Amino acid sequence: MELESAFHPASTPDYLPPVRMRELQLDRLRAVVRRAYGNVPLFRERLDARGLGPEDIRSLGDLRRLPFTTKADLRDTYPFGLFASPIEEVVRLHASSGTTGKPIVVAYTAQDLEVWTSVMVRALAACGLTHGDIVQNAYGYGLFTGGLGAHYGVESLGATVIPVSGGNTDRQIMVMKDFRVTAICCTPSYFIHLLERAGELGVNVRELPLRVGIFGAEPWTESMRRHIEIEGGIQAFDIYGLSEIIGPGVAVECSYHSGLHIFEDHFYPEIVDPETGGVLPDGEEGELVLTTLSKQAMPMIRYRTRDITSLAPEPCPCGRTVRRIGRIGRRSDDMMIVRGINVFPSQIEAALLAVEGTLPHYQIILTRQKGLDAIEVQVEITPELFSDKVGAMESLHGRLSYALEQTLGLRVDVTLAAARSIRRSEGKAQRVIDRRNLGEGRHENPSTVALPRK
Ligand code: DLL
Repeated sequence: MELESAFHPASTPDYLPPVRMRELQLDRLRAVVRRAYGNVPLFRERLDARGLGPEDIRSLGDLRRLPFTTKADLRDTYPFGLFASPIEEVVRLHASSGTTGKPIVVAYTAQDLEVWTSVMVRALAACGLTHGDIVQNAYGYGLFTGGLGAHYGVESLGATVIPVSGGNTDRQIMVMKDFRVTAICCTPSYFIHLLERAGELGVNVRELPLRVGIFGAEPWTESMRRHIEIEGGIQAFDIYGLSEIIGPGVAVECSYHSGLHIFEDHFYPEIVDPETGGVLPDGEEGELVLTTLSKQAMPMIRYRTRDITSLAPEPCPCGRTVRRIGRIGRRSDDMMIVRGINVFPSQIEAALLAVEGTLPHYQIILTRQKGLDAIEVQVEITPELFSDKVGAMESLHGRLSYALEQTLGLRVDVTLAAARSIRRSEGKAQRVIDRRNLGEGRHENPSTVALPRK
C-alpha cells in the first residue's frame, strides 16, 4: 500500500475520481478481509458460520454480506482478542473508557500510525492550516486518542504543535496569548470554558491571533458554533473520529462547513437502519458503520459506531471528491426514553440555545418521582439576566419551558442557573445525569433558581 509522503493537497486521495476511489477501496477491502480472516478467530468463526470466505468479496456491494462488529465484541475479547498483528508488531496502544466496566483497547502498528498521521494532516489542511500555524493542542494526551492523534498530524504538516494537553485553564490562556497561537484543537465545550475564563482574566480572545478551532470528540450544534465563532473571533471546524477506527481524523469539515469529508480510502462508510441493520441509501439518516480499509493491528469490519448521520454523495464545492457525512448530533444509544417519549440531548441543546439569554452550558437530570420519570434541565443564563429582576427571569423561564415542551412534546422542569455554576469538563462534557435507578430526588445546584411552573 502506498502512503502519501510529502504533503501536496491536490495529490491526496481526497481528490481522486470516484471510479478510481472505488477500485482502491475494493483492493484494500479484499486485503483487510483476508487479514482479519487469517488472524482474528472471532471474525473467522463468524464467516465460517455463514459459509463465507475472503474470496467471496468480489465487489464493494459484497461487504453487506459480512457480519457487523460491535463494542460488545471488543469488550468480550478484552484486552487483545481482536488484534490481527502479533504484539511484537504493535507499537502503540490506546484505550477508550466506556460508560461501564473495562475500557476497550485499540492497537496500532508503525504503518497504522503513519496512516493516522496522514489522515490527520489531510484533516488539518482541510481546516486551512499550513506549516505557518502555531497550534495549541488541548485534547488530552494519554490513553485518549485526541492528544497524540492531533499532535503527530500537526508536526507532520510542518506546523508548530504546543502539546499543552487538557486542563489548567489559566495556563492555556497564557499560552494562547504569549505563544501567539493561531489554531486550537480541543472539545467545543472546553473551548467555551476557555473563552469564559479568558473574559474573567481580562483577555479578549477576539483580539488574539487565534483564527481557527478544530473541535470534536463530542456532539455540538450550529448554535454552539455561532457562539464560538462570535465570541472567539475564529472559524470553527468539526472533526470526527473514534478510537475503534483510528481516533480523530476519520472525517472533517472543509471551509464550506457543509458536512464532514470522510477519508474513504481508509474508512469505508455505510449507513444502516439501527433496528434492522439493513443498508440505507445515500441521503437517508441512520447509524454509521465503518470498515477500516488499511488497518493492520486491529482491522474493524463493519463496525457499528452508534453515531447517527447520513451520507452525501454529491460533490462539494471545495473540489474534494471524498463523500461527506452529516454532522453527528446524536448516537443511537444516547436516546433517553422519558415517559415513553424519545428524547435526545441534541434536541434539548438546540431548543435551549435558540432562546436569547441562555449560555451554552446545561445539564439534563433524569429522576423518578412517585414512579414517574421526571426531566429537569438546568441551563446557565447571562449574568445580566440572572439578577433580582424577577420579571425578566420569569419571562425567560416561561420561554424556555415553552420551547422545550414544543420540541420534546413533554413537560420539562427548567432551572435557571447562574453563569459558571454547572460543572465544566476539560474533555468531553457530561450532559446527562440519569438518577432514575438511584431512587434520588431532585438534583441540587446551590446556584440555581427554580421558578414555579406556569
Ligand atoms: O473522541 C476521537 C476524537 C478525538 C475525535 C478528538 C475528534 C477529536 P472516542 O473517545 O473513542 O474517540 O469517542 C468516539 O465520540 O463515536 C462519537 O459518538 C463522539 N464524537 C467524536 N467526534 C465527534 C464529533 C474520540 N465531531 C465517539 N461530533 C464517537 C459528534 C463526536 N460526536
